[in-house]
Amino acid sequence: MVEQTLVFIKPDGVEKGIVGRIITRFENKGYKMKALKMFCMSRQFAEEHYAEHAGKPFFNALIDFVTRGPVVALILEGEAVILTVRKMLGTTNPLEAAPGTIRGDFAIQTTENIIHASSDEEAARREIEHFFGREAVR
Ligand code: 3AN
Repeated sequence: MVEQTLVFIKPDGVEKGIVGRIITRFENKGYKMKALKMFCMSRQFAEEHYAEHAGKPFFNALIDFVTRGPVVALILEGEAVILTVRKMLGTTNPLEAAPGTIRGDFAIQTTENIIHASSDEEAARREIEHFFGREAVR
């Protein structure tokens, strides 16, 4: 089934200068970019995005981190894109992420783990609307 997912490259990925290499992986795979923007998240925007983690011990550090510089957000489209992109990212903890995955290749820390991608269909719909507005939701 052709789906869409929301991906954003976090401030550490932008700082390391690996935005192009990450996007190239998705293009090589055959996924289409349907939207792309670079912006700085406000704290409120970040807290809304990570609402499920509110109150957890790492929450404040996570919000500080994702708001410290620009992120690059994209909508990707293609066959089974939601689950496949999650596999391309690797596990949340980059030390456990398989070599060849984005986190496995580019990160060592759990908070600063380079990239986010929607976890399922419902999250993808919600996150696409949050980042790109209602008109972006198919
Ligand atoms: P994923 O990004 O793999 O979907 P989530 O949604 O569980 O992972 O976590 C969202 C973000 O919160 C992670 N990308 C990471 O930056 C941070 N995070 C999650 N768990 C931890 C943790 N145990 N310690 C520090 N940061 C964490």
